[in-house]
Formats: sequence, structure tokens, C-alpha cells
Amino acid sequence: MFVDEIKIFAQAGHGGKGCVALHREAYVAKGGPSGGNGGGGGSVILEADHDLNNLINQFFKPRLIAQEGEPGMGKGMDGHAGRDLIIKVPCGTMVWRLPRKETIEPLPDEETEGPSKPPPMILAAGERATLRSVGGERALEIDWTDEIEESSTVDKDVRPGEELVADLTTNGQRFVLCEGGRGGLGNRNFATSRRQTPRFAQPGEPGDEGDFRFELRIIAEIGLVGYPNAGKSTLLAALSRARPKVAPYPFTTLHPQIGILEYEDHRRLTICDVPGLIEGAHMNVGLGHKFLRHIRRCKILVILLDMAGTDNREPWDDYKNLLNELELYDPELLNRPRLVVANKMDEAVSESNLKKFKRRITKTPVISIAAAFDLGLPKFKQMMREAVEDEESTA
Ligand SMILES: Nc1nc2c(ncn2[C@@H]2O[C@H](COP(=O)(O)OP(=O)(O)OP(=O)(O)O)[C@@H](O)[C@H]2O)c(=O)[nH]1
Ligand SMILES: [Mg+2]
Repeated sequence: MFVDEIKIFAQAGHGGKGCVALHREAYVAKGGPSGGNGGGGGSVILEADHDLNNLINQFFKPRLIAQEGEPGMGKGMDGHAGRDLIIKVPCGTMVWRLPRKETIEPLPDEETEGPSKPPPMILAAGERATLRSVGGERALEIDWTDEIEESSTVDKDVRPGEELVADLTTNGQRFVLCEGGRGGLGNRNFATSRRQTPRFAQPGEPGDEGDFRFELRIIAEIGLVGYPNAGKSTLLAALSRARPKVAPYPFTTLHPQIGILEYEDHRRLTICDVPGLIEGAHMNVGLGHKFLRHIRRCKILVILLDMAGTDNREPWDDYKNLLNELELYDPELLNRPRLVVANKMDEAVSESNLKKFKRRITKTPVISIAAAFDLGLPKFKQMMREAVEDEESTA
């Protein structure tokens, strides 16, 4: 099973409460306060791991709850801190904080007292309320949706009410998703010359919590886009050590596959093969087009065309439809540098189809290959590398 999007609930551990204790010992009269501090709660931490390729672990464990801190004890003993919960996620995981529907009692206000008192507010999606500590009191701040939308920094990928909190791209990168609560201080911290026996201690602070959406967008330099049966998986297998399933029926590949192409000087390029894209994918025809999220971060797109027209389609129509579907998913994908590649050039009809195709696509060069027979691949590899390096130098 391949999971690239999942909602989870995360909660950090609460801090342990401080202890109220008075020292008792033979021959020590009035030993004084001796309550220890509570331990801090464990945090929920995400760590990017390049050995993972999907979010299946979170699918089976959608509640991430870290350990609580232990309470303080007598004899000045502090409680143990709660253990952090470290969750490994694949590189390319984006974390969005989801809005929470909360019922909030209005703050006491003389004018709102009486019969005209408004009912408790229910925050809808898109509205965010935060409780902030101001001078020891809790103040309510509400960010209204309109204000969020007016902001010029709004990312168009953000769904209403969601907020991008982390993008874990490199192996080993960590992000504290929910911070553990601080432990409360024991009563020995509050002893003063005038109050030598404090009979109170601090409670522990609550740990952060929230609902999140994890979305995986694979990080690769090259993205292979094409109709089903165009030969994307065959090409991936020819270029790398990946062994995706290859078969003469459409939608053999059901989820993204990654391969690493290594050049003689050990320069590596990551290639992402995604399921076949067809006309109407934006209306959920075929496998839909959600899987295109995995090519959004690719530097170069390779548009792979079946020049033999095996499934009785015209390569030019395929090309137009593919670009159209890419645009409908995200218009920015059309600005991405792309290589147009004609596959299955070993077939007899391919040459005449290519001639026809080239008459219509005049500006963009077309690279001819036969992935199944390793024809044209050295030149194609070189062109991919040049395109990636060009892109890197302009970035
Ligand atoms: N003659 C010829 N056949 C090829 C070539 N490349 C791929 N094929 C054949 O085309 C068929 C489909 O190949 P795949 O690599 O599975 O195609 P795909 O684009 O990954 O297809 P989906 O996963 O369904 O989207 C297979 O039967 C391959 O053997 C080629 O260069 N020449
Ligand atoms: Mg395939």
C-alpha cells in the first residue's frame, strides 16, 4: 500500500506537577520545604529519513502521543522527563496544521452581559483562534479568514484554514511538531525568608497538541509524464537499478516509483515515474491526477510519447492532452523546463509518425529513443543532465 497523504493527531506530553513536601528527618526539626520539580513532557518530533518512501507508518498509527513528565517527589527529587516521540517520515513530507473547531466562551464584558449576550462562538474552517497568555491572564486572539486571504504571502497550495508548518526535505532534518509542557516547580522553589513553608507548588504545563495533515511530495530531479503504456517504467528500468513492473496493459504503475541514475563521474539524478496520465484525469478519469503532486518538485519534466501509436492514438494528441492535464493540475508545471521524448522508435511506423509530429512541434527539440532496446539513451542521459545543471545554475 502506498500512502502519500494522511491526517494525524499529535499530542506532546504534559509536564509533571511540582511536589509539595516538607522535610522530615530525625533530629531535624522543621526541615523546610523539599518538594521536587515535575519532569518536562516529551515532545513529538518528526525526522526526515531517506530510507522511507511513503507515509504508511502514520496510516497505521495516526495518533502520535508523547510521554508525560513524572511529578516531582519529596526529598527534593525531581520527576523524570517524558521521552520524546521521534517519528520518521520520508524526505519530501510537508506538514500542514489543520484548523480546529473549538467552542469558545466569550470573554466577560459588561456590554454583552444580560439578555443580548451572544451565544458561544463556533470557529469555522478558515478561522483561527489562539489563546495567548498576557500578564498571567489568557487573552483570545482571532484571525479572521478575510485577513488571511488578503495577505500577499498566502501560498496557493494552502487549503482553507490550513497552515504549512514544516517541509522536511533533507535526510536527518528534524521538526518539533508539538512541544512538551514544562514541569511544575516544587514547593522548595517558593521558600522565602518571610514564607519559609510554602504549601503550594506549580502544576505542570500542558503539552502542545493539534491535528495535522502530512503530505508527501517526492523530491526528484526528473519527473516522467506520459500516457499509460508509453514506456515510462521501461525507461526508468533502463536508466536506473529500479525494477518497476512493466506490462503491455494500461495503468501497470499504480503509484510513484523512484530510480537513481548514476553517471560515470558518480553524479546522481533521481527520476520519478508516476502512473499514466490520460485525457480527463482532472475529472478523475483513469487514476485521476492527484499523483502529479509527486512531480511538482521536479526540476525537469520528461514528456514521454508512444511514437508507435500502440494504443491507436496520435502522438500529437497525446502531447496536447498531457500538457492540458498538467495545466489543469497546476499551471506552473507548464513553465517547468521539459524534454519531449519519442519512445518506441524501434517500431516500423514510428519514423513516419515522428516526421508528422515534428511538423507540428517546431520549436521544441524531440529526442528519439527506444527504452526497451537501449537505443538513444546515452544522448538522452546527457541532455537530462545538461537540463538539470542549467536549471540549477539559474536557480
Ligand atoms: N517496441 C517497444 N516497446 C516498448 C518500448 N518501451 C516500452 N515498451 C513496451 O510498452 C509496454 C508498456 O511499457 P511500460 O513501461 O509498462 O509503460 P508505462 O508507461 O510504465 O505504463 P503504465 O505504468 O501503465 O502507465 C510494455 O509492453 C513494454 O515492453 C520500446 O522502446 N519499444
Ligand atoms: Mg509504468
